[in-house]
Amino acid sequence: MKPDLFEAPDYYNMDELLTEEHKLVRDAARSWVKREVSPIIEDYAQRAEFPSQIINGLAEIGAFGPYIPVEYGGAGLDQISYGLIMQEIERGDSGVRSTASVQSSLVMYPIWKYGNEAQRQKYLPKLASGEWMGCFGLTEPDHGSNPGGMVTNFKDKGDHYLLNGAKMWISNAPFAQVAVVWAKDENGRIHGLIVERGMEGFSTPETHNKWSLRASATGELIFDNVKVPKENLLPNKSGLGAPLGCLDSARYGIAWGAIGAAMDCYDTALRYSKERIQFGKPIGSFQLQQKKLAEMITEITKAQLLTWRLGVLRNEGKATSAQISMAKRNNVDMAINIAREARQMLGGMGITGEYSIMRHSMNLESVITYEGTHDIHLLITGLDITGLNAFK
Ligand code: TGC
Ligand code: FAD
Repeated sequence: MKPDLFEAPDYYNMDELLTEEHKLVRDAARSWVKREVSPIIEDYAQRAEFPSQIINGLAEIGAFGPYIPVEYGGAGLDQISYGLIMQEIERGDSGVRSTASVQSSLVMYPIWKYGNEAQRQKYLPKLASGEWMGCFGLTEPDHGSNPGGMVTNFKDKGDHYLLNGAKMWISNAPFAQVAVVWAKDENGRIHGLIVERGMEGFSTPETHNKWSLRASATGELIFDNVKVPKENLLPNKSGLGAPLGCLDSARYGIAWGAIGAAMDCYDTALRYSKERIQFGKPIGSFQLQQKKLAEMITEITKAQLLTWRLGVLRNEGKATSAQISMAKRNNVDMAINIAREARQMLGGMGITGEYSIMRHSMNLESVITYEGTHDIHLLITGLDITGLNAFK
């Protein structure tokens, strides 16, 4: 793979909107990605293997629990710093960002928000340091966009709960020590349970043959009469709103992350367009190629502004779920379109692992599907603006 020469586009001087802390956090993540992710990621993606050696580095740049309070081992940062870290990691690879998103927003967040103090003390510091990795089990084989229909369930057996069912498409599942699992009680109400590797009847087979997110490990969670201690139930929130609340945090991070992938594709295509000579001229001098580049930087700039404003709203506690859906949908769509155009600009070289674009393009096919599909987010916006539910 070519050396990482990335230079971040900032067409509207977005840096002026950032604090010194934001820039420090972002620059530390950017340097780490250049140093530790870019040189190895293509090889791991080709081999469909998660590069577990980067876990310590992810913890060091604050990617595990960026906004979780310092007393629990988190980085205690604001929402814009969190977003910038996700942007920089996904600039390297969406699969690596997935690992960080799941750990922070889908495992640490519910333990912090819905757990009791003993659960916070037991799990959060180890998750923040990367000593333990976590996964989040919501999706089932027959319930993806409609998680409220889940059939995974638990029964109260007096001194423990008995958990049965299966989850599918679970990021980090094959290596996670801890799983936050959503299941129905005997009254059909959804609760979060912390399931640990080693509990009898709990297994995590890996999902193979993915053409997307190949450097991220995906698997199933299978519960066959698993005895879960009663103290592992998250006591402070139940109902479908509990897992969906975690998704708000993760979707917000993805909105930033997708900008990173788009910036990398744009930057690669811009550099290539100045170096690649055809018909005696750099291809960047042809109007058709300039149109592609001009449209890319316009879309990246619009996404940067949208997402920065969303970050301000999140910091003020005012961002709605529907606003987050709009940003996730817009930015991932923007990134996937830019990846496609950028790939064409590189001609045949664009399909090779010499450049990052094809990997980003394939990764984004998952990003546009998970955490709510492109169409589900459109329906969330539709419901928000009309008050009419088009899901059912
Ligand atoms: P609905 O009746 O609308 O809502 C049920 C309850 O939930 C509340 N709620 C939310 N709460 C917090 N945040 C949100 N975003 C919320 N959206 C809804 C709602 O107020 C209600 O509360 P209450 O108190 O009235 O009961 O539910 P529904 O069954 O009609 O479904 C709505 C729908 C389709 C929008 C929702 O289910 C949905 O978002 N589906 C998409 C599923 C999804 O995103 N799955 C993601 C799985 S995790 C994943 O993909 C991780 S990938 C990680 C990685 O690798 O990065
Ligand atoms: P379906 O829900 O079957 O949807 C199929 C199609 O139907 C989609 O185009 C959808 O938009 C459309 N559709 C569905 N309902 C409607 C409707 N009402 N109106 C119009 N169109 C509709 N899940 C987790 O819980 N944890 C994870 O860590 C996790 N990681 C993932 C990692 C990867 C690589 C992938 C691919 C998925 C992951 N997921 C995870 C699952 C992901 O969230 C689901 O794939 C996603 O929510 C869609 O569900 P589905 O695949 O069952 O598609």
